[in-house]
Amino acid sequence: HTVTQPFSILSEEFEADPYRCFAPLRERSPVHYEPALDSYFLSRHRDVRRVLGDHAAFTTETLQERAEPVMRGPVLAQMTGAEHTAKRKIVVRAFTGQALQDQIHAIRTDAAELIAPFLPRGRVDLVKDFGRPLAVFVTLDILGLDKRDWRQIADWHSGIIEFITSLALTPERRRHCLECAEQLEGYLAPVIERRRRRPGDDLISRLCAAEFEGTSMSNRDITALVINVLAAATEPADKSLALLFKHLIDHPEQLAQVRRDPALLPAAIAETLRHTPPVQLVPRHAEQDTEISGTIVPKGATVFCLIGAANRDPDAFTSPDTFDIHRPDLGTARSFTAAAQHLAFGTGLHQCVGAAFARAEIETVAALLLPLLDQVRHSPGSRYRETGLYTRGPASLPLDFT
Ligand code: 2IO
Repeated sequence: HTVTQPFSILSEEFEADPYRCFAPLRERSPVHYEPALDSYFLSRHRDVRRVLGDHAAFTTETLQERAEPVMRGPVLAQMTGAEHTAKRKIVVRAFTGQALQDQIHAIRTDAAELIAPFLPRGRVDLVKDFGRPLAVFVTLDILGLDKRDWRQIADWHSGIIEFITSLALTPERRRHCLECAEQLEGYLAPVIERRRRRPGDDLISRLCAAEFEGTSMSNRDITALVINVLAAATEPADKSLALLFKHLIDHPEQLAQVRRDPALLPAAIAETLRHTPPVQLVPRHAEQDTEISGTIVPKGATVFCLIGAANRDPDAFTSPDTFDIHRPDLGTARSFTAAAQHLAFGTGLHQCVGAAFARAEIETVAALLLPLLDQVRHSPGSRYRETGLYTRGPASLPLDFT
């Protein structure tokens, strides 16, 4: 006779299509314990919202091990209190208001330049040829780094992201990731020194000029925030863009509506983030024993919020598995703010600082692409596939157009 394997987050079944596993998890095992990872996985919207909303009981201490080694210092999400407030404000300022308006121009220029060679061919891989380089270019613009170095920086960035988003790393991969981080740190050191002497209007210069409690930030603190911004602004961007196009292509009626009325784009982006959030896992550290949906999560435990599962909880959204840019419970305007019902940007103290920027970036690029890619469709013979448990999206999206 056969023995049914207990469900595992590390199974091939889950990696192939996590969305199929979410309903049984929410209903039967809303606080799923994964022995191999000694961690708890939350799938209910109510539970995820509660954990992310209670930053004292569920801290970001997990990032000390998961991020700090490759960030070369503390990231924003690790901070609390006055330091967090002050440094968050500096980063928010770099991604809103006039700074954001300037970035939108740079994004349009970068996007137009990157798509141009593919227009006569009628074919583009929206991730590999376009989204990936675009995401890196845009981030380098913001940081004021040299775009001629983009491939090198993108490779180091991949190693850093692999470290942050792996649920199990071999010692060899771990060494490789740390090597990438050290090299990027070495690349940034002389840049930071130059910006201290001769500031521009880029984010690195702003971080150099900023004072916290009467003193400027150390190279270590600046390096960590720069790598933090590089990772957070790059990694989810090409995924969000590709997922938006995938959903619209698979729902031709909604694609036609968005083409006709680009004012629908924010709703399409919000629904994409709800339906398929590019960041699927958000880790927290339990400060004390806490009961969640009938299970005691012990003090010291690592808790992972399953954002994709929370976003498809029928208690939060009706017909949650349906992609519908007109859904009455979407709340488009709220979707990019602290009042969002979906949890793609997290919630609470550490909610994404780049939410408004992310919306502007995807909206600008999609508004530019849609009229250029007429009759956009999946390239014949291509099989759509998503990868990744922590961040998730298609590694490739070959499209044909006319
Ligand atoms: C960079 C997963 C790319 C963040 C992270 C160590 C901290 C934080 C996130 C997102 C996206 C990354 N966590 N951004 O989930 O800054």
